[in-house]
Amino acid sequence: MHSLILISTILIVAIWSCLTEEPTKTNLCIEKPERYGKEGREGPPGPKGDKGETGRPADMHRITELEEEIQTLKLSVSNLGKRMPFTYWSRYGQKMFATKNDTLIFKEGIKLCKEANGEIAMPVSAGENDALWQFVKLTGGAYLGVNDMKIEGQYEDFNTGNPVMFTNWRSGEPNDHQSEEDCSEMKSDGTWNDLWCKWSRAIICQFKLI
Ligand code: MMA
Ligand code: CA
Ligand code: CA
Repeated sequence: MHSLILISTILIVAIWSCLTEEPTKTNLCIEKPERYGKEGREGPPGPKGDKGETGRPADMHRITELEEEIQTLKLSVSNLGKRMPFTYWSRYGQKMFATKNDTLIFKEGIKLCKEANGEIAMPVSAGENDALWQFVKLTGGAYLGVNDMKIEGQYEDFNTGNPVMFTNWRSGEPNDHQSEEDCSEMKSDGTWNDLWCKWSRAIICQFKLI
């Protein structure tokens, strides 16, 4: 009986010293991992998880709407880039007039406006003519879209190919001076004159907002 109590006591002390580990660790203790040992290497990847829930069906109508919106934004950004060289801007209604203040022959002016995804200035009302005139006061004589290149005496809008409805010819104009004037300009007083297409004039482009 006494020896049983003794053995039990020894075992309890041994187990207790193993659990507390320090400082009375005996060689009876089962080997345990070090408390501050280095981290082991990463194990192999686990098995594949369960399939997720089925997503909501794609809203094709919304996607189409967004695609259209992206196209519009792309065009705006592209136009902004192309129009950066234009230094002077003026807005009238749904039309913007802009110039880089360079003088070019008619053909080159058309090219310049086209490259910026715009058109050569062509006022279609007294209001637009006035707005453009404010610009021409600064730039000097500027080309207009109106021309009679196709048929002498039949004045068309270069941008649309349609006959012009609104005109503001200076008195005595258009006179087709020396039978070679098929382009036209706005003079510094806001009136129009037909002139030779090879003269250099200020180039004002127009950009429609809608
Ligand atoms: C005159 C007049 C115009 C013509 C220009 C050409 C100065 O104005 O005849 O109609 O277009 O000359 O230089
Ligand atoms: Ca003419
Ligand atoms: Ca003339």
